Amino acid sequence: MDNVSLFANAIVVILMAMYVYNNERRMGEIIYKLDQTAQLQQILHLVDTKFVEIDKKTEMKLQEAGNRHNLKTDHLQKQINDITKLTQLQQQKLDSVNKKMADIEKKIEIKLQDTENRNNLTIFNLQKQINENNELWNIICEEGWILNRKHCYYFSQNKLSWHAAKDDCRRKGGHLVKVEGKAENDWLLTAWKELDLYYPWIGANDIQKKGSWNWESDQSSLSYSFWGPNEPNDEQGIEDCVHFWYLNTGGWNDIECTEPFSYICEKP
Ligand SMILES: [Ca+2]
Ligand SMILES: [Ca+2]
Repeated sequence: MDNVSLFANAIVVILMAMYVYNNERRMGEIIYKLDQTAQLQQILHLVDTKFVEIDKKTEMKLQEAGNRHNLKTDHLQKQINDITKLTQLQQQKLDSVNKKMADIEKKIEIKLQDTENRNNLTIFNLQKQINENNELWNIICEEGWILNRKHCYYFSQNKLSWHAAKDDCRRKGGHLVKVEGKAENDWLLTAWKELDLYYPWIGANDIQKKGSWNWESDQSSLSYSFWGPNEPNDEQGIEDCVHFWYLNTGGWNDIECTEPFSYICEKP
């Protein structure tokens, strides 16, 4: 071989070597890339698997949450139902109470109406009685006499002995007052104080028999008495006639019949 051929062969060998080298380098790159792709695919697969797991877990969690929510909703619904039932019961009770209140109000109204009617009737009856009394006054009680409970009374400011007072009452068509009960006594006390009488005589006496107290009008014994403290005491054995004496209490006293006092006549 000549030098040229040798050189040409050398070039060819170099070029072939370069080609081979290049091809090997590219193959290496490809293999590397393939390797990387495989790794990426593995990662992708892993990621997919994770996603699926996450999906599954999420679904389970959602299911659990849903179940819990349903449970809670059921519980709440039950509570709402209970409260509704309770409210209905309370409403029924309230209705019942309201009805009872209305009944009571109605009854009170009727009672009030009844009381008012009764009061009106009482007022009417009182007015009627007053009118009747006034009629009696006009018919029975003469001028100077005062009507009380169908009796006429004469209050004398004159001061006379018990006997003179009794005689004056007789002349006027009456008698010394016969006090037959508390109501009459109370009324006489009021009149005594208002008319400023002087310890007025009343009809009681024990002139006929010591200690046997009678009314001079009909000789009847005392069915009612209003003796003052420690009376009658028949002091010195000469007290046979009775008069209003104790100012504070208005009690009766026996005293000597000749004392000059005011007197109260009554008729009939
Ligand atoms: Ca009387
Ligand atoms: Ca006395």
